[in-house]
Amino acid sequence: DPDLPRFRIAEVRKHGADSDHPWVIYGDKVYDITDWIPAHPGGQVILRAAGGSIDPYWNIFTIHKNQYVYDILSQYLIGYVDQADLVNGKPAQDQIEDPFENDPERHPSLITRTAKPRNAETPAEALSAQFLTPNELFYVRNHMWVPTIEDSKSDDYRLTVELLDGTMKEYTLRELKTRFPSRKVTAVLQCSGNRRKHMSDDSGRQTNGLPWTSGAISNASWEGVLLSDVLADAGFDLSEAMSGSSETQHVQFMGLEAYGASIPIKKAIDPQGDVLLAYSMNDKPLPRDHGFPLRAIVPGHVAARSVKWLNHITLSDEESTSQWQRKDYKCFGPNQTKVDWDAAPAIQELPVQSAITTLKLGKWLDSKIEPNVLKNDQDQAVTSQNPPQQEISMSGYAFSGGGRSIIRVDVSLDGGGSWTQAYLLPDCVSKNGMPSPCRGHGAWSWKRWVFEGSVPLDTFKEKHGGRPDDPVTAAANSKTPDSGQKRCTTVLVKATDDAYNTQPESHAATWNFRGNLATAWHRVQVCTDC
Ligand code: MTE
Ligand code: MO
Repeated sequence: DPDLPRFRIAEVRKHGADSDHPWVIYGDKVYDITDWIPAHPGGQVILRAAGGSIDPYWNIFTIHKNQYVYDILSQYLIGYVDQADLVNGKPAQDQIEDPFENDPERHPSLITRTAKPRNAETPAEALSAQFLTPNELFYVRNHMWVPTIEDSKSDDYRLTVELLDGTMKEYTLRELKTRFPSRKVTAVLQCSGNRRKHMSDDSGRQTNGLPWTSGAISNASWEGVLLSDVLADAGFDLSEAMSGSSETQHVQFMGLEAYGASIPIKKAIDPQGDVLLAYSMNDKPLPRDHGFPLRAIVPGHVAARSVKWLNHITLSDEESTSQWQRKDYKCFGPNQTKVDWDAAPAIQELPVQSAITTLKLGKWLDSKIEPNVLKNDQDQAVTSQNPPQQEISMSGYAFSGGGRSIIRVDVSLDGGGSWTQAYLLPDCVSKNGMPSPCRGHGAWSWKRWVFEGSVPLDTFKEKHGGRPDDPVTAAANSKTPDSGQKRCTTVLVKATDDAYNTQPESHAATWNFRGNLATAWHRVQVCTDC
């Protein structure tokens, strides 16, 4: 409608989140979204765009790129951006807010997969170097921007708990900290996409999602209050739920930037489930990237359920309706590419996983590890030096979901022809009168493992394929020049948990188009010059 008024962008800016009539720009059109806010499925988050362009947000929330959303928006059209503020029919780039401009600084050693939103993996060497991943090297998985909460205001940060009957109770962070006993739990977070790149490279089939190698997993000590304590205080009947007769089936978590997910009530009320509302990570306040000032920690479950910047909990008879619950984090058969999302359950407990994170030809030289632990079983001890042997040393992690512990890590230096066992580091044992760093009722942390052994040199065969861009492979081979004669062997690792679940041999067998739960044997090719 050409008769509608033209607005300067400066005028639109006055209609920000705090105004009575918030406006947004979409393309070159101006909309008054006041009446849309109460009905907007993502809630108030739309106000984030108020006073400016909604385009960059819809590039993040791609769900909006839909005719029906445009149809809704068109009802609220009030005018156009003034020609004076347009370049090629659109507001000039420098007039459009960058949703990520307030994101925190990150450690330069993190391996960035996407910058906006920030997704970065822990460098391989850092994965097995320490039992607790330092905060600044903990992998980051953000779907959107990082919400900003001022340090000085964090104690007034509010969490709302809503019961099935609609009853709501609000807690400030200060109340959570003072009114409930605090708990510490040591737990891994692992993204469902960890090792996705291995899945697509090994199977030769593309997958959707970020191309993580082995670093979308980390381990930390979390401190917070028990979710079940807070639910009980809010009026939820725990004993009814324990008896299985509650209508409440799911606990939905919502983050400030509108990310949401849920867990079954069974996990939430399990006295040994250790689900936390956490405000501290490795004895420091949560870093902004990891959910400051409050996040859920759901040990043993896929990290997608550990909602960051947690501000609303809803008890419900159904799962969270978010795409991260109802879509995205599910697996299907290798042949299923057009799927009925509802036909598969959301990933909750994780399957068994392991990876090689450092690998070197020669002897392991880490003085921190007592030498006797490296003396492997007799197989190794009786290995003669004739035929000539090549020593190989490596380390890595193994982890299983649901609190199941890792009972064994098997390694092969000859592509799976023969196997031997890695040594599991005693990270969870109390030392020198100090309590064990592992807190909680399940095996929520990873097991780090080390291995030193040797294979006959003739195991190394003419080079065949491999994954030169895998960082572990690249590091293992950094000393061998790319040109010239090369002979290589494939080193593999697989782990077994206490339910005797183990990892599949090939990624092809568990390939799924979303590239979730890539847990096949980790293969690293290592080469010599001779
Ligand atoms: N919570 C919010 N609010 N927003 C998010 O984007 N990402 C989820 C989960 N919780 C996410 C979130 C996913 S998919 C993962 S893997 C973990 O957070 C990552 O946690 P981290 O960044 O602390 O490692
Ligand atoms: Mo994730």
